[in-house]
Amino acid sequence: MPVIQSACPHDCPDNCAIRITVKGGRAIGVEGDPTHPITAGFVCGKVRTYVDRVYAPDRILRPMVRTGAKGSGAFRETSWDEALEVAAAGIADAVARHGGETVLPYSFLGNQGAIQGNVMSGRLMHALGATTLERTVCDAAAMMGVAWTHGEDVEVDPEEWHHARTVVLWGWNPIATAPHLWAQIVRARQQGARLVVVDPYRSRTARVADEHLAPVPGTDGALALGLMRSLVDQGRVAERWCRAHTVGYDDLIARLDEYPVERCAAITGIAADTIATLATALAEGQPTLVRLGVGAQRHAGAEMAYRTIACLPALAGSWQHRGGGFSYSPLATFAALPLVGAERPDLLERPVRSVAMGQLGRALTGLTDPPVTALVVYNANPVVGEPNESAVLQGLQRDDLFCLVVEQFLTDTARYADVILPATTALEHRDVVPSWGHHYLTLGEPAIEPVGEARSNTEIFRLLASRLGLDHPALRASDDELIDELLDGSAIPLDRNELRDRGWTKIDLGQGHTPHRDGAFPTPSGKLQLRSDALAALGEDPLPYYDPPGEIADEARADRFPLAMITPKTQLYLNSTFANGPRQMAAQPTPWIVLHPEDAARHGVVDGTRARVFNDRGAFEAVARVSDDTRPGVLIAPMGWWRTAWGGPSCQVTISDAVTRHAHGPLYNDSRVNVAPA
Ligand SMILES: Nc1nc2c(c(=O)[nH]1)N[C@H]1C(S)=C(S)[C@@H](COP(=O)(O)OP(=O)(O)OC[C@H]3O[C@@H](n4cnc5c(=O)[nH]c(N)nc54)[C@H](O)[C@@H]3O)O[C@H]1N2
Ligand SMILES: Nc1nc2c(c(=O)[nH]1)N[C@H]1C(S)=C(S)[C@@H](COP(=O)(O)OP(=O)(O)OC[C@H]3O[C@@H](n4cnc5c(=O)[nH]c(N)nc54)[C@H](O)[C@@H]3O)O[C@H]1N2
Ligand code: SF4
Ligand SMILES: [Mo]
Repeated sequence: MPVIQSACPHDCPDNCAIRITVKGGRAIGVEGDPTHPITAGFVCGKVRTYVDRVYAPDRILRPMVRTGAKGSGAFRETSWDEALEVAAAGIADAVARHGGETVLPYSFLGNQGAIQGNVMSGRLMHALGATTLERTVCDAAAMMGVAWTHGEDVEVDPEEWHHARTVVLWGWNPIATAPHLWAQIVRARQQGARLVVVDPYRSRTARVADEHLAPVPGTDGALALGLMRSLVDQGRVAERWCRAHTVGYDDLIARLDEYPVERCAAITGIAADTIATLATALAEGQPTLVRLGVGAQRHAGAEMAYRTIACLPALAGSWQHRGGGFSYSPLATFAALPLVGAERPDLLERPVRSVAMGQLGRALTGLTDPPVTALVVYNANPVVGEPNESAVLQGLQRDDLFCLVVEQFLTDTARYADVILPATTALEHRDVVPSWGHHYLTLGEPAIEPVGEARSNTEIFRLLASRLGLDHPALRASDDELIDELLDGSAIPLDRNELRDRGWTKIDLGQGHTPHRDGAFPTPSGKLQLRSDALAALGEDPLPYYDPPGEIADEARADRFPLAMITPKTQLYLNSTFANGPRQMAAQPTPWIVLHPEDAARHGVVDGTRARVFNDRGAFEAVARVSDDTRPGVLIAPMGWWRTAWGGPSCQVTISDAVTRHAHGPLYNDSRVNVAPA
């Protein structure tokens, strides 16, 4: 039976190389490539049963046009010809009436392949003069903060992690969200590494750690300041290395005068001696690796918090050791490909406005001059993924909004479409998939013909461009041409033969085993910026400081809404993807929350019963788990359930659509709520 080498396209840092077995033109199994150093022969539970998704009875296989009220889910199947005609007319009418900026594309990494992502739709949107989308919903706030400290893509290669002897996983739950990267941590532990997890919640990963520190959400910057101050108090700062390879050493040490360990203990809710012990371990337990997830950057103040944490390995001296240092979200494979240029911003005739992803509801309900009257959604399900669900729904219900959704399933968002176009899955189209977890680029080869009448995103945007009468050659580029253009334009050496023959290749960053032993940070000075003059130029404090969360730190609001809410991911879903799978629906039929026993008693909520979580923005119901897996005062409400699948709104109704100050990241872990029996 043929076995096709391909790539998992989903929004997951593991970016597995997969092998698809095909029998009689039908895919019958998906496995992990045993030769790929990170995939190591296994895939997660979500993708092991991928053929069930590809051939799911509820998959959208033909174009559909709406026949009932928006949101009702009433559609009729139609021909591609009619669907494209209606879609093109909807967009053209909107543009004729209000100009190009009335069109808003909305997409994220539902498919994170290079070409099935934004390359072709970007060309179309730029040719139309559409509003651009700031794709800042995931890791952007921390990305900016970390770059302020040591430039972009400074990482410890996951294949070097096993050299570390102290590993701090901070706001990251890889057992659930990155099983293959977790395997690299396990490897380090097998060689004697000690694992510390920093997370307000006893996540699956925290549960198996050697030590778990549970700070008050959004206070991570203060924890890092306390750890650095403790290094100073203990005389354990790597001063010689810092003087040679950082900027602003004396300034930072002076700044730490303002952050006695006791002050940081009071802010974070972590005992001063626990902070001191971890500081000792960071300096003495070398090589020390600090690896962050996205969890601690969903707060106001996130940029400064991650910038501050990124200073910590410098003071501890970790960069001098193989496997030591700092990692967050390695984007070197994305950066290697000329993705921005491939979207052809040159097709834009004049500058256009932009909208932050986390403010979709605000854009749909509030923007004027022009209003958004045409929305094009693909690779995303914003009704489930966006904060301020009420505003998103209110916007999607507008009669004067034309909405095109390109999807595989009738998601909560697709229900509001005027036209739905059926998208292929990764088994049915070609791509090259970069990673935000490791340094491998993977080729996604199709294993089967498109199921039903599904078409790839690239094909759909080519067809739409043609219907709209746009005839620039860039809008006709084939998938093969797009992939060649990206690989030819790679900024980093790529072994294209290996990519073709093996299905994946590691990009050569030329950095060796201890990339920053001698500095060489991608900053203007080549040094790590404990003091950032670029920040000073922006009128910002150039030194690390505690920038508190928003609502969580708002004492006045705490009177009415006593609980800080954080909303992590679940192991069985991938954001909202897979949440409509029969296996997932059986295993997680209703959302749940986790409440500390003290809070449960105070609010009369009983374990295993339904609770109502609310604030002044909205309310949702979930089954209460009463447990000391969380701190008193902190409520955990995992995200991802479809409202149509389980019958009600999600945590998003209670989350504000304010965004972080600099990078415009959403505040998914920075809300205050109250709780009562349902
Ligand atoms: N199975 C599965 N895998 C996934 C996903 C999924 O939904 N399911 N999503 C994918 C995507 S898009 C992403 S971005 C990644 C996300 O992967 P992770 O970074 O692991 O994502 P989260 O679960 O959001 O957050 C991680 C942890 O941060 C904690 N946290 C929340 N607030 C704070 C805080 O203020 N401080 C600290 N220190 N910790 C805090 C949460 O309790 C949580 O346990 O995973 C990817 N992989
Ligand atoms: N409360 C809360 N909300 C969050 C988060 C949180 O931690 N808490 N995390 C945020 C994060 S990190 C992220 S990344 C976002 C994710 O939010 P989204 O990017 O909206 O992700 P999904 O909900 O998984 O929706 C992806 C959709 O893409 C579709 N899709 C997959 N492949 C293709 C394809 O090839 N073509 C087309 N057209 N469609 C395809 C899938 O069917 C799925 O419906 O959610 C954010 N929302
Ligand atoms: S979702 Fe993540 S872990 Fe699962 S197969 Fe895809 S890349 Fe691998
Ligand atoms: Mo994400």
